[in-house]
Amino acid sequence: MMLLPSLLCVLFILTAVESQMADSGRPTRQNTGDVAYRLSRLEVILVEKLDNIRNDLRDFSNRIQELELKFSDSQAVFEGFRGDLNRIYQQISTPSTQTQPPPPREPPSSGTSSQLEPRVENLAKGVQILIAATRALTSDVFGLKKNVSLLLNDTRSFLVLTPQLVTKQFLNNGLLELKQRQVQLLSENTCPKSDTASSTLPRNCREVFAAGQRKSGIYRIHPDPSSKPFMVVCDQETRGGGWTVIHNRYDGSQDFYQNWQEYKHGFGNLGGEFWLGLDYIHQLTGSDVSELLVELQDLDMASKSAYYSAFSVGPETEGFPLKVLGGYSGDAGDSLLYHAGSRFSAKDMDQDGWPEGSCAQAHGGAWWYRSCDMSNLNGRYLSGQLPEQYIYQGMYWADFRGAQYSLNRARMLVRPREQINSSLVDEIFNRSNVMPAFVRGRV
Ligand SMILES: [Ca+2]
Repeated sequence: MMLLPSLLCVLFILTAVESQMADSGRPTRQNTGDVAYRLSRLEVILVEKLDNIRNDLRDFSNRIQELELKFSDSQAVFEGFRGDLNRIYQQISTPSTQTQPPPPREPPSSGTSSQLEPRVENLAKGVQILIAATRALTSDVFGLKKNVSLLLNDTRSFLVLTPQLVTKQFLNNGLLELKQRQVQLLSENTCPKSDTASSTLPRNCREVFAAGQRKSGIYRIHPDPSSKPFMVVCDQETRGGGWTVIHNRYDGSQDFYQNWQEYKHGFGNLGGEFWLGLDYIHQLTGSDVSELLVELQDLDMASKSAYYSAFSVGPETEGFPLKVLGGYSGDAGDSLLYHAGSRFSAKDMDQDGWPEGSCAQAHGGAWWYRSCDMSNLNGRYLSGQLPEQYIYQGMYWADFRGAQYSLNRARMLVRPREQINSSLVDEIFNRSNVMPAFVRGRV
């Protein structure tokens, strides 16, 4: 049968694939793709073979039916001949004078018998031919039935093997196993210190810079091994590079009046305006002592900046507080100091120091509000000088253009400090003791 060579061919291909899986000491992505391609081809071939078998079975069945019809027709003809013969023999054996009056001027009955004999012989020959043809048909039907029976046996054994060979599950399991082996081998060969594969990623933009990536843009970093890597914008030009941008606004296209979950996870577009997210900011600044750079610009294109020698945002369990704020330098003014130590608040999460109201709701933003603010860089994107009723609501920095002025651009960047010395620790400690006690910025 044609099926057996096909099955052997399929089994040979599968054996070859398994052999490749077993022998390949270090499979690559190309190997995986190649095997996936070949398994898919195999599946197609097997499905085609199965279709062919079904078609062959259908053809055989039709031919058997045709032969059986012919056989039955032949039997009917044979029966007809036999009836004719019986009648003829009866006529021969019975005297015609006793049953029927002789026709006038007809020859005697012996003459009638001699005329019938050739017809009987012809009929007998016809019957012999029919019997031979019937025997041949019977033999054909028998052979066909035998073939169909063999074909059915092959098909049954094929169908038994099919679920193990060509199901999607089988292919997927094979691919999954290959991928797992690939990851395992990669980790064994490239990470001998049992680190995860992603630990080879830089932890922040300073490490991106150190690895030779001197172009500003979007990079994947992995600051916290217990969390997933994520994408950030690295500024590799400003003040020596290595900065991770955590906040960027310049045209008001992104609505910053968002709720707690958005501020926790981040929102906006890394290619445009965005807030990186408190979770990520905490990962970047929670363990490494980081510095903060705030860049501001007004509508007259005057640019100012505020640099803080230390900056750390605590975890969510503490309310994402502005936990550490180091010494200030710059020309924009120190409008963040008032917020040092405060927890973060959003319009649906009031953790500010104003018991009677919500600073986030009153000032249209989300910030380390106290009661309430001297800066509000997540406030509303309003242009320039504002009417009295909009005071504190814009994207403002009190020491640069005041609380009644909404700035044109604002950017916040963090970077791990290269060196931590005792003077920095003292500086942070001192500033935590001189936080202003006055309350301002309430509505
Ligand atoms: Ca409140």
